[in-house]
Amino acid sequence: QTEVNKVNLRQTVERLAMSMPVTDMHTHLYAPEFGELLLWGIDELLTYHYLISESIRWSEEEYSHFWSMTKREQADWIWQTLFLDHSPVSEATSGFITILTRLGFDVSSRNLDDYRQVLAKRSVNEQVDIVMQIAGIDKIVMTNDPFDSIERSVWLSGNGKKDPRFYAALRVDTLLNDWPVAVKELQNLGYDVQMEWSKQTIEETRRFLTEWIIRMDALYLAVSMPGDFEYPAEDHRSKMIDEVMIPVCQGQNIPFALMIGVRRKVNPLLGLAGDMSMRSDVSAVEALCRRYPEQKFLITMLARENQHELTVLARKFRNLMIFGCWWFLHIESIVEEMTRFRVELLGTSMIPQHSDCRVFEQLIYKWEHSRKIIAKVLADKYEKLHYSGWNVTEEEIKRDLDDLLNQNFWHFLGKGQ
Ligand code: RAT
Ligand code: ZN
Repeated sequence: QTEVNKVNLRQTVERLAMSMPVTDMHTHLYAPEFGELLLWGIDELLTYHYLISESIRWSEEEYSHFWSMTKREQADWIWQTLFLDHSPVSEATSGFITILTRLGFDVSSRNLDDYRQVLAKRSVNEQVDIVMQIAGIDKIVMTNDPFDSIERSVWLSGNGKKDPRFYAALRVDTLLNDWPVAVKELQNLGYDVQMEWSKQTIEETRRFLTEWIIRMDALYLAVSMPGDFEYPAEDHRSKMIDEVMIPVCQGQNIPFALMIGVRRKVNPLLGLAGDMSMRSDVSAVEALCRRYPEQKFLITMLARENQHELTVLARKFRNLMIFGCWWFLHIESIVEEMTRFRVELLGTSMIPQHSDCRVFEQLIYKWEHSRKIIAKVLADKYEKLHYSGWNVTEEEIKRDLDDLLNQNFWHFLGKGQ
C-alpha cells in the first residue's frame, strides 16, 4: 500500500483524476457506424449551439442571416467574433482552445485553416481513437431515438451495436412531451396506438419500448422534462410514466433517467441554441422515488436553485442517483460549487459529471476541465483528513475516483464489475 504524504497528496490526486478512464454516461455522440450523425472537426466544433448563442449576441444582423450561411461560413464568423474580435474566456470558447492545444495545434498561430487541413487528412475512425485516447474516455453512452429515421435504419441494419465502446440510451421525449407526434410515429412504425388512452395503446407503447430496449441493448430510458413537470398529476405524463415507462423499465430491469428543468424555444430564432433553464419542483422526483422503491432513477436538474435540495433528496432514497452538471451548469464555477456540496452531503456516492458532448472532440475539454475540479475538491477533503491523522492510500484514492467516474454508474445499473 502506497502511503500518500502531505507534500505529494494534491499532485497524486490530480495525476490520478486526470488519468482515470471514464464512463461518459450521457452524451449526444455516436459510434462511427452512425455515419453523418457523428459530428466532429473544426467546423462542427465552432458551430456548437453553445457558441452560436454566445456569438449572436455580438451580431447586429437579422437572426436569419446567420442561418443562411454555410456551416463553413458560420464557423469562420464565430471564430472571428468570439476568438479574434473578443477573447475566448467563456467555458465553451476556452474549451475550444483546450481542444486545439491537446490535439497538438499551435494556438498562437490563430490559423484556423491549418487546423482544418490537419484534420481533413484524418478518417473519422482515426479521430475517434485519438480523441478517446487523449480524453481518457473508454465508454460512451449515446442518446438514441428510434423516431429519427437515419438512426433507426442503423439499428435495423444491425450496425448500431458493433462498436463495444459505445452504449445506447433510449430517449423518450416525444412520448412524454409531444403525444400527438408520438402517436403518428408509432403508427408509422406499425404499432396500433390511438390519441386516447386505452388498454390497447398502453400495451402497444410498452411493446414499442421493450422491443427497442432489446434491439439497442439500452442501458436506461431517458427524457428531458420542462421545469413545470409535476408528478403525480392528472395528465398524460403521469399516465405514461405509471402505466408504460415504469412497467417497461421494471420488466427490462433498467433505470429511468429524468433530466428536469428545460424551457424549450425561449427564443425560437436561435434553434437548438434557444432553450433556457427553469426552476423545478423537486417533489416530483421525491414522489417517484417513494412510490417505486424498486425502480432506479437517474436524475439531473438544470436550475442551480434546485441542486442542493436534489442532493439532500438523494440522502433519502437509495434508488435515486444524481448525475452531472448539466448544460448551463457545466461551467467551472458551478461545477466546483456543486461537486463540493455533493461530496459534503453524499461522500462519493454520486455521479459527478457527464459531458453532454455533441461534437466528438469536445470530450477533451469537457473532461479535462471537470477532472481538474473533481481533483481539487477531493484533494481538499483528503488533506483535511490527513491533518486529523487519517491517511488515504493511493489505492483508496483510485478506488474513490473509479467509483465517481465509472463504478457508481455501472453498479446502479446492476452491471458493476
Ligand atoms: O446540452 C445540450 O446540448 C442540450 O442541447 C440538450 O441536448 C440536453 O443536454 C438534452 O439532453 O436535452
Ligand atoms: Zn443532453
